[in-house]
Amino acid sequence: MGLTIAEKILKDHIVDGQMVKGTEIGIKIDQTLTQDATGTMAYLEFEAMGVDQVKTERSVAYIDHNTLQSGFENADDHRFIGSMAKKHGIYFSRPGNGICHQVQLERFAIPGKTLIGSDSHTPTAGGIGAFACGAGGLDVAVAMGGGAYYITMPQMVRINLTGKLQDWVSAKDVILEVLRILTVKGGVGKVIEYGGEGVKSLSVPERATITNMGAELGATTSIFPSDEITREFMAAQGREADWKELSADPDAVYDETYTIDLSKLEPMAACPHSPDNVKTVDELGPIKIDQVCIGSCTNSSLYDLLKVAYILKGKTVHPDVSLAIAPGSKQVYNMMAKCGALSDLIDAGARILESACGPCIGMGQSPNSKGISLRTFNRNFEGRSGTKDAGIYLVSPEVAAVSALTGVLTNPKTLGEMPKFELPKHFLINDNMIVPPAPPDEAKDVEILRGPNIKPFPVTEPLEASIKADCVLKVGDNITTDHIMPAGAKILPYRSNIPYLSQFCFGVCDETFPERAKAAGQSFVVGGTNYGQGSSREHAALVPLYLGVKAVITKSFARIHRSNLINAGILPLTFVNEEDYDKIDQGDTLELADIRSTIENEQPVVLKNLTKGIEIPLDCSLSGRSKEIILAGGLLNYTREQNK
Ligand code: MIC
Ligand code: SF4
Repeated sequence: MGLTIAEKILKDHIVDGQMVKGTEIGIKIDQTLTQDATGTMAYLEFEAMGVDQVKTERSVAYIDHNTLQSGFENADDHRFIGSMAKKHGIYFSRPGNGICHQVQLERFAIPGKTLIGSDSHTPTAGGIGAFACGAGGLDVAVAMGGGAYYITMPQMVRINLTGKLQDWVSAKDVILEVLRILTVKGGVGKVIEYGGEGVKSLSVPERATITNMGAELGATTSIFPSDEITREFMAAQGREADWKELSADPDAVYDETYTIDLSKLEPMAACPHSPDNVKTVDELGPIKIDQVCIGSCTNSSLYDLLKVAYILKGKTVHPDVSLAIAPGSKQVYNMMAKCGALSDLIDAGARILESACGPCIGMGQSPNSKGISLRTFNRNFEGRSGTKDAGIYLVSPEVAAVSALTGVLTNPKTLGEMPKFELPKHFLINDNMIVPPAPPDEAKDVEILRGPNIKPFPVTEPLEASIKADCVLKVGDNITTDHIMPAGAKILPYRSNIPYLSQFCFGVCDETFPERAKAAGQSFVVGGTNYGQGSSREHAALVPLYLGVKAVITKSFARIHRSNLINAGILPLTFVNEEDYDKIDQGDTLELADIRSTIENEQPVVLKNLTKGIEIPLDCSLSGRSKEIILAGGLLNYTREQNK
């Protein structure tokens, strides 16, 4: 039987378990990346593991999220991460060098290699043919120390691309179409593989836009073949020696197959407040807009921005619209400057930002009250922009640019024929903002620079014999980690200060939660389907842990968040019968009697709702290793025990 692309890479990297779908496997990790919003915690965890030098082939620490320095906190964290990188064998991409996924794609990602990153959009590197997953900071810390990364052996989904995109229809429209078909939970437990004739018409940056937003499907990862186009891209980046061909066997077996005819796609938009709420621009009509933001790890490549510059050239941004643009990397920025396209953006009235995540994570540029903002980003969750009542539409750079001129949502096909935008034969290569680590013999002398904002990691205890507590919060379906632990300019600087962060936990759903949870001492949270979708931030588990949450009971979980809960020692439980969700109300007293021995002996879990006098069967599905992690009270305790 033939293998899919992902199966070939997994086969080369499996170190624990068997390639049987639905079972847990451990894989060797070749590369890791961190960004600064999750990185400070990840490096504190790495430090706690006591490993001197990373054991990966390449580990990179990026500074791209917390770049708004309105106090000492972010700058302190940058220095801390820089010093950790220097000491422990990690390359350090300095602030200003660009967004982690864009830079990783340009400079480091390699077809056929495994990569994990403490950021959910790490699958961007699937555009070059890497098997790249988003993970919690602790998982990345373990991988840096040479440990395996554990995932459930995924199902394989094939998306056949036929035809060719029409003028002004874009890679963003391809992934919006996939999101429309599969929804934000359609990718959970699956790898999304792209193939077919249509692949040949997509450049590596376009493929990366598609794999990037595979995160919004909840997929384990997304991947494209590595072909001649990949080779050309890598050669243009001066990295042809790292290229290798990679494709699925003709008789590879997929669990699901879909076909998308690229020539039939139209410009689309994901409407507020979910990336799968997709409609065509024509269906939506000329909605009046207040703001346009172009950038983020999804759509900030040179290719994207050259199109934007072409559309804006010689024109002026509509008087009612604020246009902000953040190029994805220093390479993109500099090439835009050298070819004069940057001047077209400036001239049209764009507000040019530094090369970083910026507005995507609410680091500035929050829209006005009830503002309508078109963004080339990947997430439009309620409140994420920093303005709770804003309406965010996710669109392609082409839709964004033309709409910035007209002041209303506009179909770029109205621009007429599109010129051919070629990728350069040689990108401008200057890695002077990537600091290599100290040579191993000098590493011991590197001093770690710690700011006062770094507070200790919350204490975790081994799983108790029984848990009796109230359901302090009940929430609905598709709760994101942005609901659980919001981000934004005001909160992000405190990612290494869990006590401070805890005041904002579940702020989007219920501002009284932190106070009530603290008062209760121990608590349960109940949720609907796809609980914890979105970001990889382990803070969405560490903060509830700090507030005393012992178990989260849901209809289903998103992959990375479920792992983060286990790593934090919080029990992730699901209803055996989804209707039982209705049998628990907020405030009910619940009991998991003898839960420790139940888990140890892998017996069925029964929850008692003491308030209602009923019993509810729950599913725990913890396998060998994750069971041990839960019993130990989290991955740090488990790793320490293993190293004894
Ligand atoms: C995001 O896009 O939500 C983030 C910010 O990049 C997160 C990571 C974080 O919360 O620090 C992600 O995608 O994992
Ligand atoms: Fe940064 Fe936004 Fe990409 Fe997250 S989704 S890595 S915040 S650009």
